[in-house]
Amino acid sequence: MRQHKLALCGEHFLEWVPEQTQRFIEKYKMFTPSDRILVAVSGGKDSLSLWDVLLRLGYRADGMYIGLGIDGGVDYSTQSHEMCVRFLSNLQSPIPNTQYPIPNWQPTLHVVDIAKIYGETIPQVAARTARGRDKPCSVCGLAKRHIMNRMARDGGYDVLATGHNLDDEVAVLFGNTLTWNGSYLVRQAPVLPADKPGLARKVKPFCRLYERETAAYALVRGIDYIYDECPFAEGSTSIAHKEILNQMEKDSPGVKLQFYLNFLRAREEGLFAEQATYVELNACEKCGQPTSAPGLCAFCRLWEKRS
Ligand code: Q46
Ligand code: ZN
Repeated sequence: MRQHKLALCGEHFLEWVPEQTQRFIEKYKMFTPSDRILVAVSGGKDSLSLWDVLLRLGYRADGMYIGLGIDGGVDYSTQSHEMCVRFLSNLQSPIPNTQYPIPNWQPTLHVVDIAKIYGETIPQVAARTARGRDKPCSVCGLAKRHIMNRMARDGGYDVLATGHNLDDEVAVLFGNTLTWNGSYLVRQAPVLPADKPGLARKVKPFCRLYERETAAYALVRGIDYIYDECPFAEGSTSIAHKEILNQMEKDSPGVKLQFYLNFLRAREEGLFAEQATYVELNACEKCGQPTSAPGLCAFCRLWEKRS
């Protein structure tokens, strides 16, 4: 890890990742051992590694998988669900030579299959709506945010954790900086508080770990994950930004971490505070989640249009 001027063997790396994660959890006051945590798992390396690390650290963390109904020629959704199920069934295998115990309880994997519940897959909804006509990502993001929030609140969880890593965070930051999108910048943080009625608290415990590090953790730990990206991710701006940032990181190790940490500091000092706009929110007439629009929220309107 050139950015830390640190080289570790597999055994010590498996201890270093949970130690670092615990440090970030405390530093950003994400949650405490008495909180119930819901981890959004996609079957990828980041979210499964995060779930694993939180369990090894002794947190009460359940998982939630959202079946989007994406095939893309690789049976993407089926495969990714399978990885989450496999993770749970392999959970009881101990890590040799580490201080972290095996959880003495069996966590739950909640599965929300969008097609079964709402009658259509994400690509099907996207195809018939203006929001998703070109690409399903906007519809998909909206649906995931809505369902994650609902599951966290209905299940009585204190906090919703996602596996975003440093590379994800820096790519978003880079994009928002190129456009100086102040209202987005002010809302990018390791913790998003539940500051509106109906919103769950959201945290990103891996936000300071490089993608290489989360991938290495999954490999060394023997976690099977889906290697394929979602087929719709191809050609996305964030992937293009990641490539540019990786080139910069190659030339100056640590540049990504510095960019992110200096941003967090500036944000903390109120640099973007003036950009915070107050939006009056109402409860959606159908689902009760907060929405800026009168009547139905954007998620409920997606399915209303079907008829
Ligand atoms: S899952 Fe959904 Fe992503 Fe696939 S359809 Fe786009 S938003 S790329 S994180
Ligand atoms: Zn609604």
